[in-house]
Amino acid sequence: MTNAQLKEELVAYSKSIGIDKIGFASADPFLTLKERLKTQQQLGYQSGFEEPDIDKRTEPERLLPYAKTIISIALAYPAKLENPPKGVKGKRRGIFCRASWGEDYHIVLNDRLQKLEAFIHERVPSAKMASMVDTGALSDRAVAERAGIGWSGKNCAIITPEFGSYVYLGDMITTIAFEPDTPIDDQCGTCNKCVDACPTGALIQGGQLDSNKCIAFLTQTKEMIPERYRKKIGNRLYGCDTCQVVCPENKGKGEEYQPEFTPDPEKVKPELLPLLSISNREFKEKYGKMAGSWRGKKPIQRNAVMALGHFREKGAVPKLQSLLTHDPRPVIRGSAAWSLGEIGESDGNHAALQAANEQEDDASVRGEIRQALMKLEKEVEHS
Ligand code: B12
Repeated sequence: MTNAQLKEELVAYSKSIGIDKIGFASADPFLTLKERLKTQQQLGYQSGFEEPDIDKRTEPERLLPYAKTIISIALAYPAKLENPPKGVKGKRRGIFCRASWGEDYHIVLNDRLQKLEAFIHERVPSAKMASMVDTGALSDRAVAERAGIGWSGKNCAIITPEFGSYVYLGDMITTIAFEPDTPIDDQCGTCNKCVDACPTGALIQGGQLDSNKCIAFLTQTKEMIPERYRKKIGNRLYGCDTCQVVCPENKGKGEEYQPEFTPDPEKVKPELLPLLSISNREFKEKYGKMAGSWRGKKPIQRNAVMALGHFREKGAVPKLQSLLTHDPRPVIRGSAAWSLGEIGESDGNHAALQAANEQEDDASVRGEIRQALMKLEKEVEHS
């Protein structure tokens, strides 16, 4: 069997196992990307979640000796939540981004790649392969761009003509030399909607992101969220979709997708208050299989605490006061102080914050409490 025949068979097989797009790219070094990554590093724009070794990221042969081709796969995910539960006063809800809907995409894409590997292995037993999804060293987007899956959008996403940017990406490096596919021309043109819509100005310009400002990144950190971003995060519990939602290329997309990514509305738009009392075990049971739980319970709870402040949810005051006084995690106490300040004087908030200030050992939490007290005092002055 020739490599061209094998490629044809692989493409057909990929469709039969639920791969929405497949593309082939040479495994040559990614020289433009290398410069880009260095610039991003120098500017301090990286998130810290990337593989730090830039040579490894851009020279596929370092990951698989004699690498010839990288196969890129894309699986579509949904954009619309059917019958979303409504958040109402007393029962406010948070939201997980679309990339966390349904089953964890790492598991789903790795499973597809394993099937492709087995398919190749049966036909070419001597072939070597190395597959990865998200957590591998390669830039999944740079591979997808070279393999003709989509173009590199101003919102930093790979945008496919068929599914918009609502696709997950995975790669397989192989020692087989397949004919490469042709990249797709950039279609963003003069459109700048994503850059203009980013709530925090994280898209510095089309195709360049400062991760430290990106809400998707901020929701995944474990410390206090810098003050200037807190209101902008709103009720997001994990990730952010704004730069994708405003993209004209995504209009009407996200209706065709792999069934594993079908969201459970109660999980992706959960009530906030119950999240604050959830045990580790319950958290693992309910959210453990979602991509958005990879950083554990604390960031989600911190974001839920802030979301209640964002909604000025008076019904949450007793719980927030209790967290402020009793939670062992400074980030939760500090976030609770901020939320109580946002909610304003209610149920003895001022007194609770003053009492907490007296017993608080952590200097940064005391700083948050003082800020909240000042906010409440200003409110009283103006009323
Ligand atoms: Co993320 N994330 N992420 N992510 N993330 C990945 C990029 C990936 C590929 C995971 C996956 O599916 N396997 C998907 C993207 C799928 C797609 O593109 N269709 C993904 C997703 C889904 C998201 C979110 C949508 C999730 C969400 O919250 N809803 C957001 C989107 C935020 C955004 O980028 N607008 C999100 C957020 C993040 C944070 C936490 C913020 C960070 C940083 C994101 C970023 O760099 N833009 C993040 C990371 C670190 C990654 C990860 C692990 C590495 C990305 C990386 O290396 N970035 C990848 C998985 C992986 O690749 N291993 C997932 C560095 C930049 C510099 O390179 O984007 O990979 P790059 O490559 C492009 C640029 O280098 C550009 O072209 C490359 C191809 O597009 N480029 C340019 C190269 N040279 C030059 C030169 C010029 C002049 C220009 C303009 C551009």
